[in-house]
Parts: sequence; C-alpha cells; structure tokens
Amino acid sequence: MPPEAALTNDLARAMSQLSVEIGRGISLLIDRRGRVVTVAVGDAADTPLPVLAGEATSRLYGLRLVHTHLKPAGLSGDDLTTLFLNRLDAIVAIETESGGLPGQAHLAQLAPPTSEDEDWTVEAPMAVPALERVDLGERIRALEEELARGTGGREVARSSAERAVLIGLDAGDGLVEAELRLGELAELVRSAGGTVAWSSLQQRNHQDHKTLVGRGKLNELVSRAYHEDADLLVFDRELSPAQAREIEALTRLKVLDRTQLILDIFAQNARGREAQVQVELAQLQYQLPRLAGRGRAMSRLGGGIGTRGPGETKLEVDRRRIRDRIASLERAVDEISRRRSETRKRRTGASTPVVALVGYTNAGKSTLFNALAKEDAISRNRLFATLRPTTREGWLPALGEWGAKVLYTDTVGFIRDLPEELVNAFRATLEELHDADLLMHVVDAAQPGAPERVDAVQRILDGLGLEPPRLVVLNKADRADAEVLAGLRQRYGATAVSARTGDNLEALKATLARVLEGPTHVPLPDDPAASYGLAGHRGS
Ligand SMILES: Nc1nc2c(ncn2[C@@H]2O[C@H](COP(=O)(O)OP(=O)(O)OP(=O)(O)O)[C@@H](O)[C@H]2O)c(=O)[nH]1
Ligand SMILES: [Mg+2]
Repeated sequence: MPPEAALTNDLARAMSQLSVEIGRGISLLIDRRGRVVTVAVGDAADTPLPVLAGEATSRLYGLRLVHTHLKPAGLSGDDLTTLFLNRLDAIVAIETESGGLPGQAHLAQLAPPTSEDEDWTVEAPMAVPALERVDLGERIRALEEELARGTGGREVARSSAERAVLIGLDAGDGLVEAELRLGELAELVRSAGGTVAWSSLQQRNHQDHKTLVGRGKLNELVSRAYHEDADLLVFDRELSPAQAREIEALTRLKVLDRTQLILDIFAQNARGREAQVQVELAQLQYQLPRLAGRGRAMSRLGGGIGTRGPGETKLEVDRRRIRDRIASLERAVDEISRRRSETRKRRTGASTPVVALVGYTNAGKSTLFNALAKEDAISRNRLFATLRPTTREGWLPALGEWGAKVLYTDTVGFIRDLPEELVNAFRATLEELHDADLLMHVVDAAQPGAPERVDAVQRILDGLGLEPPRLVVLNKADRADAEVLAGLRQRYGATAVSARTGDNLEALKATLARVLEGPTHVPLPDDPAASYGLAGHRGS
C-alpha cells in the first residue's frame, strides 16, 4: 500500500469480498510504510496487537487498523476504545454490501490531547475512493507533533519526572481521612521523583475485586491520563498481582500501588551496603508472588518509578533463583543484625543512655538529631530520606546517676500501613530500637492529621514489641498553627520544639535528662516531666 493512504480501492474490494464470502469481519494492521503486519478474522477488538518496540519519539502505536463491518454501521464503541487504549495511528471501518462490494468507510483518530473532553475524532462517513485520497501520513505526523508538545510545553518536565494519575479510595474511613491519604500518596510520588498530573478520589463501598475501581472508572482514568500526558496510574491500596495485571491489560498504562512506590523510594535512598541489602530483600519478597507475567504495558513502558533499585534486573530470573537470592540476603541481614547487636552491647557496657528518634517519615527526626547531636545527617523534604541508623553523642544537663552524656540514634521513618516486606527486611535496622533507653517520638505538628500519624507510629512500635518508654515531642513549632499546637500539647502532654530554629531545645534536653534519670522512668509527682507525656509506658 502507498504509505500515505488510509486504504486503497483494491484492498477495500478484496477485504469486503472475502468478508462476505466467509461471513466474518476481517481486520488488517498496517504500519507506516504501508506494509500489512497482521491479518485477522473478527472485529477490531479481537485483533491481536503485537508488542512494538516503537521509535523512542513516537507516542502513537505506529500501526493503523483497517477492518470490515458486515452490517452497515459506523465505528462501534469497542472500535473506538481499541483505537484509544492502544493509541493506534488510526482506525478504519468499511461496510460491506451484500454483493461483496465496499460501502461507506469510516475513519477515526485520537483527538489531540489539548482538546479537553474528546478522546477521539470521527470523520463523517465517506465513500472508499474519498478515503483513498485522505493523506493519512500527514495527519499522523501532525498528531505526533501535538502529542510531543503535550499540553502546554510539558516536554521539559517530562524528561525528568514521570507524570502520574493518583487513585485514592474512600473505603468508609470518611472523606477527611481519604483526602489525607491521597495527599500522602502525592507526597510519596513526589519523593519518588514523579509529578502528580491528576488525582481522583473514588468512593466505593463494594470494591470490584478484579479491577478495584470498576471498568467504567478505569476508562475515565485512561482518558484523564491521555489528556494530562501521564503514563502511570498509582493506587492508594496494595493491588493483588491479578488486579495489577488486569488493570494494566485494560488501561495499557503502567500501574503501581502504594507499596511499590514506597519500595521505590527506599531503593533510591539506599546508600551503603546495609541499606541496599535490606531494600533488595524487601523488593524481592514483594515481587516473588507477583512474578507470573507482568502485563505488556510494564514491558513497553519499562523504566522509571517502581522499576529501580538493586532488584530491578532480577525480574526476569526465575522464582527459583529469586528464592536463592532471598535466602542469601536473609543471611546477610542476619549478619548485619549480629554485628549491630555487638556494637550495641559494647555501648550498653559503657552505660551511656541511648535516645532513639522515631516517628513518621518527614517529621524532622534527622533535623532534630542534627540539632541535638551537632551532627550532619541527611535531612531533606522527601519521605524516607534516612534509611541507615546513625548514632552520635550529645550532652544533657547533668543529673543524678546518668551523668551528662547521651547517645542519640536517628532512624528510618515510619508511615501508615508500612509494607510488611519492609518491616521484615529492615529488622536489623529496627532492632536498634529495642536497646534504646528512650524512644523519642518526633511528630510534625505543622501538618494536618498529626494524631492519625501518631497513632500509626504507636501501632508500628507496638507491633515491633518495643518496650522502651516513649516520649512525644512536637516538632516544627515554628510553622504550626498556634491553636493546633496548643491542642496537640494538651493531648500528648508534649514539649513543642523547632529543630530548624532551635527553639525550646534546651527545655527538651532538660526533660530528657529528667526522664532518663528516674531508674523506673516514671516521672515523679510534681515533676514538670510528668507533663511531657510518657506515652505507652507500661505501668505509668
Ligand atoms: N519549618 C520547619 N521545618 C523542619 C523542622 N524540622 C525539620 N524540618 C524540615 O522537614 C523536612 C524533613 O526533615 P527530616 O529531618 O529529613 O525528617 P525525617 O523525620 O528525618 O524524615 P525521614 O528520614 O525521611 O523519615 C526537611 O525539609 C526539614 O528541613 C522544623 O522544626 N521546622
Ligand atoms: Mg531522616
């Protein structure tokens, strides 16, 4: 076929004649050089679509689909969905007449992404000779150009950040909670190096077990992703392997869940062998049950968020080898854990008290650690900036048997619904907390939803079976709303500080000294420390 033509008269005739003879529709896939790549019997939606390597610059599929309709009808909903989901160069339907001659022809292409509401444009029906004169090559080039421009010069941003559509689900915890979660998911996307193109909150009591949100909603999301120039869907829930595959197959988009996103951030932030071993272990444990044939969207759009980290090349190796790798990583983690425990024993021998900073990710633990221990730990406005615990000494006002010296340990942050794989993989790191004399629970008081985050952290600490007493500290007082801060102080009986400005740090140190001094860690009556909230301490 001439590459520029949508179809030739001869080919149209041959197709309709054959269709009428066999009483079935026929479809062809034609590439940009006019070569027929596939011939199939059936409707557009039944045509097997080959996985194409595609040119790096091309955002369309590179193939047009031409097919026959035995009944006089234009492009069906299925035809247009096939066009849209696969980003075909174009779709053509030819009606066949009973004598075997071609009747009306119908042509549709994707609408440019800038047209807000339309996903496709359908031409008025035309006769086949008119179709032969359409310069389809030119139209495809124009559309490619529009796609490359994106909606308003996004190309610059595209190169560095993946654009994601977020899907939150309100599963009955209330709208406020669902919105907080969605905000957090956006924060996770940002920390993974992505950009949020669109977020959607789905209220759904009966979840569709196959697709989580239902097919109608998925179609809406695909359309949204197209217009927002996004190629990633991020779900605020853990997807089962079957759900992830189903959604990928239906949307042809890359699909990630919250756990994968968190694992990806950990992978990016893992510095040093210890953190890398633990992250790889967590990734492999997550991947193992999900190995069976990830969708083709994953292979087509490979790379970027969710595919990074030491485990990325392992996807292709078989389960057996992954299991072996997991076993060897488990041993490495045990070894790390043994070494860490020896270091701790030596420390305990020196009887210097240890204060471990724990708390929600991004609460300001590392910043506070730096301020208290005059250290230089990495602190960034990103989730999970710290993965490796660091210990440094600091000084408290000398009181009683403890003397003045104290060891501070900065640790990895927590998040609600912390993936199990991470808790297991990071056991060597989390064990650090068992031998602490005090867990200083750092709370970001400047962000809405502090009580929910406090509860989430307490749950994780409980789940780890941690016994050391806990002391809540409200951080970012410099940015917090005065009224909210007062409410939180009352609720937790906690000190408010600002790690950034250094505000109230001396008072915090005095409290620490007092709390550490008491052999039972129980604050005395009339002791101002009593008002500093020893949350979760047994017997207090
Ligand atoms: N305004 C203000 N910002 C703060 C304060 N403390 C920390 N921050 C900022 O909050 C962000 C997170 O701080 P980090 O110290 O990295 O938080 P973290 O708890 O160690 O976080 P992860 O290690 O990622 O779990 C950084 O941008 C800090 O500059 C504070 O007292 N006031
Ligand atoms: Mg940190």
